[in-house]
Amino acid sequence: DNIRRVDILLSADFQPGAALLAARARAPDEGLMASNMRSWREGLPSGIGGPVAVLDEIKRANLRGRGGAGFITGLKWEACRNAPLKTGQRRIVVCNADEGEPGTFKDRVLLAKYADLVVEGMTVAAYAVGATQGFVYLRGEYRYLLDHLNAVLARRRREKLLGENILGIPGADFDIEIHVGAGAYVCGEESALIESLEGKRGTPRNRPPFPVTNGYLDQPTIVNNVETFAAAAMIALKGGDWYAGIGTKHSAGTKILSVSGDCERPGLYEYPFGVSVRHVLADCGAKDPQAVQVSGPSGICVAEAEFDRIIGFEDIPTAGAFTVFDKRRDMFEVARNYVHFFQHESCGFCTPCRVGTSLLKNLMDKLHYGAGSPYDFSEIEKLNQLLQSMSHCGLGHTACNPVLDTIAKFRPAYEKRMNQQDFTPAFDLDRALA
Ligand code: L3W
Repeated sequence: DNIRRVDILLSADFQPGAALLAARARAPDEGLMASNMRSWREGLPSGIGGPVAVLDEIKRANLRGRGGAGFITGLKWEACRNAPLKTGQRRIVVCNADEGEPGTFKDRVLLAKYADLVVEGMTVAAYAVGATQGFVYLRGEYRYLLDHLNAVLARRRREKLLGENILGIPGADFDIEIHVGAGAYVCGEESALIESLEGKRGTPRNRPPFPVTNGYLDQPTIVNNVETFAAAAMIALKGGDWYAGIGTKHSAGTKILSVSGDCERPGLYEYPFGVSVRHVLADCGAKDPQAVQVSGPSGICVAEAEFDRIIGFEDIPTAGAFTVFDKRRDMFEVARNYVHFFQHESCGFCTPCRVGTSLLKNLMDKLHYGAGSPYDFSEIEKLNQLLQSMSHCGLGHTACNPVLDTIAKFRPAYEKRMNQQDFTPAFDLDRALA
């Protein structure tokens, strides 16, 4: 591939307010603009004016959600805008900054270094859907960013980019508060996040109904990833056609990868979609890689034979984690580590996930101590079926992924633990007890 690294979201030259001014300028006529802006407060009539023009740009851009699932952002925003409001209700914009996927750290950097871009994307979203209230749901471990983010919000209020009468337009009201999470991975799931925002225990809801119609306090709500909002601001600034021209047919724009693990130059790498795994490995200085875990434990373990696969919704979708493992690593132990993570983070609400992830952890620990048998392969398969079909949310559905992937691609790492005569356990129970 001839794809080169770009800095579009990660470029420092974004001027606060530029995307909002561009969004406003998309109104063909100031009169229409003024009437639409008045209706920002009550909810928008569809069909005319600046907000609809902005939504059209987002749709034309073919922007898809950057949290991993890739739902089309324009459809989400349109569904929220079209959702009827009951008396006293308003539309809500939520930025999902509960970045908890192991190996992912791009949202942290976007918030630390490019907060204006993210907040402006949220404000553009509010403009497009007619929302007046916003939240940033900040991962508990990112609490140290709170003062910085509050300072950005305060400055934007002073600059009339947030708060009442944004850009000096009567009725254009939208403000944001920051809600700090308390360390639960499952709160990155949007409906658990909303429960947590409402002050309740973070347990995923049944969907449908989706948040676009029944979200925060049962009001129409959009929840998008930090990077999605950053991209939306750039689209409002530069237009949907510009954005759609970057990347591939099914995956427009750029993707920020959080590159870590066995490589010389870890960090954030922004590429047009369509970049191959091999290309990223070369850029980050990975020597002798045997696998890359793309999109964290719930994602895909890409083995050496697959390094020409591409990052994109048509092949490898990702929230951004790109964790490199060189040939010194024991891929069984990598999978076991991820299984421990899922067991620890299962919210405990549904029995299949609470018990299933514990059984899986116990099984992997048994193999680790050298007490496995070939029968355990079928046990893992049975647990996978249980977790995938019976769990309440994506955590349980994907908990077996790292094990199944590594069994398929690194089976000898498992088999050597099942041939007990040949295997020296990493932890010798007899010696420990002696
Ligand atoms: C309106 C419909 N909206 C779907 C919306 C839905 C949500 C979005 C995606 O995340 C991913 C997984 C991992 N009307 C709709 C609709 N929506 N149908 O579209 O929904 P969905 O259900 O496809 O995915 P999801 O459950 O929200 C699953 C990723 O999450 N993951 C971890 C990610 C980690 C991070 C991080 O650390 N930052 O994001 C774990 O599984 O990639 O693909 O908004 O409402 N008919």
